[in-house]
Parts: sequence; C-alpha cells; structure tokens
Amino acid sequence: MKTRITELLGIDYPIIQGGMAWVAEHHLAAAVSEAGGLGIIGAASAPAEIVREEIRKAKELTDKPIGVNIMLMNPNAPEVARVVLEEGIKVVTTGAGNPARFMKDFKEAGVKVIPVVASVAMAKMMERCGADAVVAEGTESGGHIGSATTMCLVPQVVDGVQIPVIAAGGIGDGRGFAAAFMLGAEAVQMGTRFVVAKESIVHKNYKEKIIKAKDIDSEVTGMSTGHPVRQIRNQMSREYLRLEKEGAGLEELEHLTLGSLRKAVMDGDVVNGTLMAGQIAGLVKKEQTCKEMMDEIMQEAALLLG
Ligand code: TUI
Repeated sequence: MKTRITELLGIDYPIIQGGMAWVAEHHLAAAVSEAGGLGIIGAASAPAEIVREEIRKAKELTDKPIGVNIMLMNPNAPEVARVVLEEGIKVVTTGAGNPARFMKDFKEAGVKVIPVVASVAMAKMMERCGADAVVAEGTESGGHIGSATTMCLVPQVVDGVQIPVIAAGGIGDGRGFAAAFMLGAEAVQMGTRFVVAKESIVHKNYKEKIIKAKDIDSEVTGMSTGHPVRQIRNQMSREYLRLEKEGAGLEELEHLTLGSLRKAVMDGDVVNGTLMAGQIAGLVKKEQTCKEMMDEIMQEAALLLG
C-alpha cells in the first residue's frame, strides 16, 4: 500500500510505532522497521548518550529506516536533537510540546520532522514551521494526551493542513487502520499493541495487564496539573486521583510518580507502577511478533478498504 507517508519515509507499510518512554528501545524499533513499518526509539527522558547507544544498537539489527521520538518536556531535548543529527537519523517525531526551535537544524540536515499534535491549531502551526507530516493523536491514546477523540480530530486535521496526516489513538487492528484511512489518514501510529509485541522488552506483568484489560479499564490522571496521562487503573492511579481530589500540589504528585513508569516496564510492578496504555488495550489479546501483528493488520485492512 502506497501513500505519501510510505513514499516520504521509504517504508512498505504505513504503520509507525509510538515513541513510548522506556518501551520504545532498540529491539522493538528494529523489529517494527524490519517488518516494514517505521520503528521509533523513544528518547523520553534518557540522557543523550544513551539515545546514541540505542540508535547504534538498532542499526546493528536493521538496515531499514529508524526514527527517534524527542519528548520536548525533557530538558535534555537539545542534546538529544544533536545526537540524532550526528547519528544520521532521517526521521524524528516529537511529543508533548512545540518542536519549532529545532525545525531549522533538522530541515537543513534533511531530517523529516513529524510532530505529534492533539489539535488542528497545533497541526497548522507545525505545517507553517515546515513539518513534513503530523501525527494527529486522539485522547484514546496512552500516556500524555489531549482532549479530542481520534474520530473527531483526524478528519479536522486532514481538512486543516496539506501535509499528510498519521492517525493515532485507539488503533489496534485492521479495522482501526481502515477507519483511520476513511478519515483521511495516510498512515497510523500504534503504541499499546506494540507494548505486548514479542520483541518488546516490557515486563511480562505489564504485558499481562494489557492483555487482560477490558474496554473501560484505563483512566486519566493529572487533569489538575495540565498533564493528563492515560494508564490502566491500578493502586497507583487510584492513589494519584485521590491526592488530586484532595488538592495536592504538583510537587507531591510528581514525587508519587517519580520513576513509576520505569517500575512498571522494567520491574513489572503493576501495583505501584504507572501502566501507561490506550483505551484499545481491551482489544489486545495476545503477544505476537511485530511482523505477525503488522501482516495481520495489513491483510485485514486490505480486505476492508478493497
Ligand atoms: O507525548 C505524548 N505522549 C507521552 S509523553 C510522555 S512522558 C510523560 N510522562 C509522564 C508524565 C507526562 C509525560 C508520555 N506520553 N504524546 C504526544 C502528544 N503530544 N500528545 C499530546 C501532545 C502535545 C501536547 C501539547 C503536543 C503539543 C502540545 O503543545 C503544547 C504547546 O507547547 O503548545
């Protein structure tokens, strides 16, 4: 299947992997790229030199294109951007902020820049700044989210910009892929389904929580701080919401969640860890290789899209 995104990125399948903190490391990114999509290394809050190592390790596993996601709330973002340029990465996605300050350097180096946006206004601003495409991410997504749903956001972003749009949030199978294309998207980005990939290094306890999750098992914390985060409901999310209700300050809330995603991903602590996942977790039923997942999604979507 050819779209402006497959052409832009030189990939076979219009499927991009989300730049998930702790999860999107070199094994997962390389597996998604090897299977024909675009694998992404999530720089999150890692030191720039760790990101450099991750890029190099991914390149040992695949010759296909690999991207890096830069999390803009990270104070290290400028150093990460420099490493990305030095290591010859050709695709960058950005999250949780405005990448305008990095656009000039990336464009000059021929890096394709794909900001993740949660509104039409942000998509238009990114197009004016020179973005090559945008990921329109609905509130169904896991992690840090905006408020519009994928169903409403994607067609409005498609109408608002000329650059190609990648749909994200609530997409986990061929039906979701096909639906996104009906809304005008030219690729999809998936996160939650890839968390349970065989190649994903996520602890089995976390994978099991996603596989066992039902449709309404995620909830959003952090509304009061302006940083809403979707995750699977557990003791941690309940405690966070209780503190928020009592009017706890940012400092206390941040103290509670410090290192909590790491705890979930690396230690499998599904009680005190933050189990970031999207609403589509209820649809994710088994661990498969990235190739199995992606071949299945493309076959199902091809049938639906005719
Ligand atoms: O960035 C994400 N998802 C994330 S980032 C993240 S790290 C984190 N961990 C704990 C607490 C908070 C963050 C976990 N998940 N998705 C992409 C995304 N970007 N969604 C929404 C946005 C966004 C938000 C605001 C993009 C731009 C934006 O603009 C703000 C501005 O500067 O106007």
